[in-house]
Amino acid sequence: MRRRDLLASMAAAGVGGGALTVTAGRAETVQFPAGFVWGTATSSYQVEGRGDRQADTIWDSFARAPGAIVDHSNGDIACDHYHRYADDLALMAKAGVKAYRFSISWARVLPTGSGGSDPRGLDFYSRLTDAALKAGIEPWVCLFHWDLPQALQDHGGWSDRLIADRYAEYASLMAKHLGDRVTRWVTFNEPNVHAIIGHGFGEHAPGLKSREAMFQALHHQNLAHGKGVQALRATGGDRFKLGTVLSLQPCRPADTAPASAAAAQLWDALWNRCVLDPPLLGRYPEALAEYTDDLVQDKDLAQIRQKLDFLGVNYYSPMYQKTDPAGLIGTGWGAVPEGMPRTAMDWPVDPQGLLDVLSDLRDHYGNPELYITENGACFAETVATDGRVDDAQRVAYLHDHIAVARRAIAEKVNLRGYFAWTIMDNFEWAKGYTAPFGLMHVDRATLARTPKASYDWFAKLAHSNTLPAA
Ligand code: IFM
Repeated sequence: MRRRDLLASMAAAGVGGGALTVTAGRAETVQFPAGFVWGTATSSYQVEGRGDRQADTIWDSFARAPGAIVDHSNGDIACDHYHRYADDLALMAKAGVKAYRFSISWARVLPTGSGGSDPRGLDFYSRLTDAALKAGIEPWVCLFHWDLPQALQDHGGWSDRLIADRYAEYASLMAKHLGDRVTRWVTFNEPNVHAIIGHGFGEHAPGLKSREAMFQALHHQNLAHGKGVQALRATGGDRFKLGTVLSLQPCRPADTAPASAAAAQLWDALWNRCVLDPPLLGRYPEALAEYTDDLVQDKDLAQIRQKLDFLGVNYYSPMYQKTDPAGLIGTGWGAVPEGMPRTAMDWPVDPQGLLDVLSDLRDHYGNPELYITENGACFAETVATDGRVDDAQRVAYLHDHIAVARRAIAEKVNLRGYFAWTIMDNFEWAKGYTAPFGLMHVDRATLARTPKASYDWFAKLAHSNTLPAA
């Protein structure tokens, strides 16, 4: 949806009622409900730096493989958040951010993935939690954002069903360690991306190109999610607010051929439904039964489908599909419609896609309590000599997606918060440091953080609870 159309559609929606005022196709005041959570997110491997972590993760190993990371970089230094977290939290607080979703590096607290813990790792997350609370920011702790301990990968990683039990032990350790101060827990970040891009396409760690490994990773992460929720509840009961975070993308046919429509549906089953349906509906999509049936044992689905308090949605763009006999499940990437704007990741910009995802959750998954736990964009940037970046394209991207989020609320989607991805430029996986998504620029030589125009814009939004003009 183009920006002009978006504003016109908001007007047409007639969702006034005082909260959202629209005049003649031009939004005047777009106000969010009181208590709407404005947050930001990071992940351990992308920002922390190695610090005194003793054990490798699969991303350390992957980054050593020639050609795996475009700029041959790694997360050894990243943003050195491990040492600079207090300053980073102060910058978040200044921007009006009230929630910070960060992830735990499993290998930092349990170097071999299970058994003996490292007190330095546990202490770090304790200090980070305390500092967040002191800054008036609620910690949202994510237990897994792709950096599996290498020691577990050496035992088969997500192909080994027993990893679900190791994960539950790890969840229990963290619940006991932080549960007196943390109530918001996220079991997984984008298990679908980790399974499909890391185990199917081999473009992320652990670098496997195997359909079998991909489905194993999907199912065993789902199982770990279910067992993890039970472990967390055993410690925190209903005081804990538990959820998972999924990357959800509308899957659309790349052209008008009926085969492309079927391909898009099949890819949707893999990308979206394989991680949505088991935890929320207790089943796998029928269309993929030939791959999942042998993996799913008695009682697995009951273990996976646990009561959740919220669902996190990471949204960036839609996907376009066509048939491809050589593809993982017989489908492949199709062309993005001509004229559709794209980010520097080549991802199509389509705020309407966010509404599609949220409406689907309202209509087909019981309208759970939702948070947009990631949204943001990467564009080519010019850094001024003082480190400032006038990232007008990012501001427009955020504006248009957040406007859609407000519209979704008006259309009865149970949306309670929005987390910008991400507070600062960081290690963008296979793209290394070449793909900035941050509201703050990070100088790679000095690691100095400089707020961009988007930081100022987001701060206005978070402080006023009202959408500023782009
Ligand atoms: O940087 C990633 C993040 O780790 C997971 N979601 C998408 C972001 C942008 O690619």
